[in-house]
Amino acid sequence: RRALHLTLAGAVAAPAVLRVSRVQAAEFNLKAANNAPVSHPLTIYMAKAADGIREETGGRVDIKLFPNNQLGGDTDMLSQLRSGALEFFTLSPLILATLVPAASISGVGFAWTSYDKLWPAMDGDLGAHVRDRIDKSGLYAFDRIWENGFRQTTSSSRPILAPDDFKGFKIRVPPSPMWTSMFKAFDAAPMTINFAEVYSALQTRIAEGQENPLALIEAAKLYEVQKHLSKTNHMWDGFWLLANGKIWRSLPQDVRTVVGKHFNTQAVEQRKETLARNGSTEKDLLARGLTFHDVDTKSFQAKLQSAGFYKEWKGKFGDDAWALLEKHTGPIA
Ligand code: X2X
Repeated sequence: RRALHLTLAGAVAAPAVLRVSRVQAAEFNLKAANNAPVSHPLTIYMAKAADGIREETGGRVDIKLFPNNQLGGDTDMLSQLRSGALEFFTLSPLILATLVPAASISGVGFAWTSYDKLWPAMDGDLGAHVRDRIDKSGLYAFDRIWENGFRQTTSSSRPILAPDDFKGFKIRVPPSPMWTSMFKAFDAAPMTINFAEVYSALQTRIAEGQENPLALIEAAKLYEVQKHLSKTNHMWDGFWLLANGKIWRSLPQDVRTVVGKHFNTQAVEQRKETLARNGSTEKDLLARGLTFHDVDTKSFQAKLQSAGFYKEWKGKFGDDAWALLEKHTGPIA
């Protein structure tokens, strides 16, 4: 325990006085980081979990939250997590796939038709399969994945109304093989950019468009630099809450139990809140000037199919993992 303190205190560039008072106040000073704005449900519910943990441990465990890419972009934060400079971090399964390839299986395009299929799969055997692979990579994933949402496509130039509109479309995608593969299959021109730089990439028109769930489009104010929103609903995305495996295992069992309980409970609350907000978020985005477009999502899925997207990814994940996915989704393609 003492060794952990020293490591953490050394990693934080705080004035000596602050450091001393913090160490006295809590036995375990830990950091949690994310890429979501302060007003996003991910940040709000992570903060609730940290509050609950502080309270239930009588101040013994203090988790300080660093939202909104304060510690760097996703790629940086993942490195910090792996080195132990950061203890907790939420990350999209598809970005995590740069380290744990199996993780991106939950993001296969048009795989999920309802949350009634999705949550039992992610809380059940499909999630367990992925969490096992995460474990082998030296990280630890908490049981309950957090919600990002179904992703929609925005643009500052032409609206995306049919698959052909993606031809040559300069779209920002997160750093992940599956995202690049998917938008290449749509014949778009995907460019990999961490979320931390998305607003400015859109503002300067380096990218014409991007894709994200409504909650993030609103919280990150992307409506200020985008005109159109097409309801492509092309994939579901979440956030695995990850811990550095070594640090996690070094914590006493009673601490791990309390931390796990609050994080998992608040994850489930955060899913409910994000879904409940969807209607008002859409109204807000309309009021902010985004033009909404309904599209025939089947035609987009057919494009992925004819481009060989499903064949490629089924091959990468393997027949067993694919069967596990389709057990929940039904036949995908
Ligand atoms: O980078 C994104 O677009 C975001 C915020 O949705 C993810 O974390 C994948």
